[in-house]
Amino acid sequence: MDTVATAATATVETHCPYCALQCGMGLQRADGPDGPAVEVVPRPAFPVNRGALCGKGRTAPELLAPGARLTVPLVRDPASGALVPADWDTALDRVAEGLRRTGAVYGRDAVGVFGGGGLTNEKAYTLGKFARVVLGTSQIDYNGRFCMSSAAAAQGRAFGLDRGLPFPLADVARTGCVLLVGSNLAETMPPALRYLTELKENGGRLIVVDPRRTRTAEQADLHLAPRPGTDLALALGLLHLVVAEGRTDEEFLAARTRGWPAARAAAMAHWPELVERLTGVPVPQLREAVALFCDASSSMVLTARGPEQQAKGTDTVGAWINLCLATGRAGRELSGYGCLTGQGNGQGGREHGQKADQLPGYRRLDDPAARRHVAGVWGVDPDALPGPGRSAYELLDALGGDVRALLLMGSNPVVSAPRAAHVEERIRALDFLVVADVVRSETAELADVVLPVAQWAEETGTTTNLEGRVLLRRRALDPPPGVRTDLEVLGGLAARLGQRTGFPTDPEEVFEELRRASAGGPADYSGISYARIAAEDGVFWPCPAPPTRAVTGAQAAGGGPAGVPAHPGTPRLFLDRFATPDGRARFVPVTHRPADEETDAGYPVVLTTGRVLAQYQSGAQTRRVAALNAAEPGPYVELHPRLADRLGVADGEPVAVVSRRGRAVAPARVTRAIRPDTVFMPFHWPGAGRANTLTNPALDPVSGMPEFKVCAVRIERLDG
Ligand SMILES: Nc1nc2c(c(=O)[nH]1)N[C@H]1C(S)=C(S)[C@@H](COP(=O)(O)OP(=O)(O)OC[C@H]3O[C@@H](n4cnc5c(=O)[nH]c(N)nc54)[C@H](O)[C@@H]3O)O[C@H]1N2
Ligand SMILES: Nc1nc2c(c(=O)[nH]1)N[C@H]1C(S)=C(S)[C@@H](COP(=O)(O)OP(=O)(O)OC[C@H]3O[C@@H](n4cnc5c(=O)[nH]c(N)nc54)[C@H](O)[C@@H]3O)O[C@H]1N2
Ligand code: SF4
Ligand SMILES: [Mo]
Repeated sequence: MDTVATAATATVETHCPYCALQCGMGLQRADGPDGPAVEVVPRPAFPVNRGALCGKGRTAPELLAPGARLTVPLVRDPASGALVPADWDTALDRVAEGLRRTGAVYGRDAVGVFGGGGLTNEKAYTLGKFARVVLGTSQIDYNGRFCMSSAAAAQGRAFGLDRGLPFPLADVARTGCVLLVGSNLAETMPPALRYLTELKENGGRLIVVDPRRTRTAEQADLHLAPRPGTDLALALGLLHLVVAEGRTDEEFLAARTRGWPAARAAAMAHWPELVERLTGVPVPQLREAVALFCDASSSMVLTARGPEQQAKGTDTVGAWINLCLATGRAGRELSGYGCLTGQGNGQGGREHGQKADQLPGYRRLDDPAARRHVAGVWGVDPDALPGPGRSAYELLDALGGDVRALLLMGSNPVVSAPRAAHVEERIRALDFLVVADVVRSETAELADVVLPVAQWAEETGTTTNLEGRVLLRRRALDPPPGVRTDLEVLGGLAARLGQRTGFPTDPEEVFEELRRASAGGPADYSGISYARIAAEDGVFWPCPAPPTRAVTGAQAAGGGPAGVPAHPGTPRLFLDRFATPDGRARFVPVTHRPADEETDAGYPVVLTTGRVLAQYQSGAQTRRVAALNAAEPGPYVELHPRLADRLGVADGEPVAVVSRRGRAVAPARVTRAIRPDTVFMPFHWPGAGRANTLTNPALDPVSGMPEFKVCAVRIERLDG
């Protein structure tokens, strides 16, 4: 299956390099005068997107062209201070020497590793293993911490297991009511909008909670527009009304949950008028939401970054889960709580060991049995594995302090990290920075060594989409000369640092090892194989191998020894029991608290941040694609006409947005689609309009999530 397509061969079935929907697409060879190339064709049989793609997916091949990307390693020339081309041996020798020297002088924890949720399972697994086994450092984390970590923590607390959606996305179209909290699906996962349209065609209802009237909110039967950072109060207010109106499911509470009395008491302290005052959502709308949610025979709450990227994101998601549990809308067909993960491998990237506290298979690094199991697969002494390290922002904040060298793979924190000017300063304070990337990102620009790596269409590997469905991306063409894969980079470095075995560069070989490492863990992939994914449109984890130790050829396709059927995978979780020791879901009592930074006389406006359709994340990739960049060429500040009038700001006029962290300048976009007390900036650009110059790195105490969605700012006209 790992054959490279030639001009004559058929379509290669694969998946988009960008978001967590992981749309299926076909690639056909379209070689031209500039060399090998591919073009995207629809793949209607793939069930999640059924042939539909957004503009990012359709244009993804543009970045494969040698002219659009890095094709030669770069090393910093000590004389001129510039990044200059080098051959691979020189570059890798320089990296190995930089990492070794730092570890030898300052200790192993002085070497840090930062990964990404866009990396395939094979890469995330190998990166975690490289950090723990080769570098022996505890200092590894990744950008997924900035993404869905609060939802992951809350799901773990309540259900004993964290998988983005506990059901296939298609179930959304068949439930009775969807309460969509802080997701702008219409721009962030356009093909998924179809399920909301079908929901309404089937008679179901849609409630959207967003401080902005987004393209998604426009689809809703009811749009609640709370002040940013008040979702926790909103969810508690709805739960209060559920109790007051006698809409709890007592049978479900008694049979399938624990801890209701304390959660109920906490909700009762959030009466409707108080919640209206905290959130700005009128009481009649609260009542209408409860009626829509509870009158339906089944309902779902789905959250995305709006409620999650808050310094109380874990408790906030917990409150939405409590609403589901109290109304019996969890662990049942067509009902439940789900998180819409974000990055291409946002789900798998958080399961296989690039997270500070984690071992493959979603095992805990501080669990002695997990350490023994994984150390066994890796052939090392369990006591030699380091312990848990710092969360992403804490790690970035420590750069140039006790972490003096960093290996970065799959993130661009100069643009995407909170309080980015400070993070940039910390990165500059490093003794040694190495960045593996496909383009010369703003962070690569600061590196001592830049390694040019292969892209999605040039290498095979698995990703796990927002449904927990493990998918296979397939190689359709060779990378240009001079480019290596991330696995080859890690293998080459491991060898230079004394580990000649254990770091295979063939993705399928890595996956076979990952299967064994994950066996018996919460995210069990041991029954999944490349062949099986190809045959089944993906396999939902957990999918344990049939009960036998050795995986034989016959079993590679998922079957067990004669007579033992293969595990079918698990599209729907929790229908019989939750993943807690006693099988019951846990209520966590939560109460509202203010944002870390409230508005005041000096900073009277709330800033929230997020995404636009045509740009992806730090923009490192999409800013280099002509059509996308033309559609959304630069940063802006969205503000309500009333606020604009008060400030005397005209549409299109550049304004300064000032927070306690810094100042950003971008043109005003005046629109009635936002609350008058709130402004919005997309975060896709570096430079003067960088939204993250302003954001507050206050962290959620449980998940380590920074408060990207709320900080206090003032708006200034540039002419004073
Ligand atoms: N086009 C595009 N698509 C993407 C991405 C991209 O960069 N560009 N990135 C991918 C990734 S990694 C992710 S994580 C997902 C993110 O997908 P989403 O979560 O849909 O994206 P955001 O725009 O960050 O936030 C969603 C909404 O939250 C609202 N919001 C802001 N503050 C609050 C609040 O306090 N409460 C509530 N309830 N809502 C609030 C914003 O107005 C915004 O409309 O998108 C994925 N898809
Ligand atoms: N203000 C604000 N800031 C935010 C957010 C927000 O809503 N508001 N959202 C946060 C969220 S949810 C996220 S996920 C982060 C994302 O922000 P980042 O972590 O910066 O994510 P990307 O821009 O996708 O960066 C990925 C980098 O890796 C490169 N790359 C892509 N594929 C590969 C690969 O296979 N191998 C290697 N080696 N490199 C690769 C890309 O070219 C790019 O330079 O931003 C966070 N920052
Ligand atoms: S929705 Fe996401 S996965 Fe689908 S084409 Fe767009 S970016 Fe790619
Ligand atoms: Mo994300």
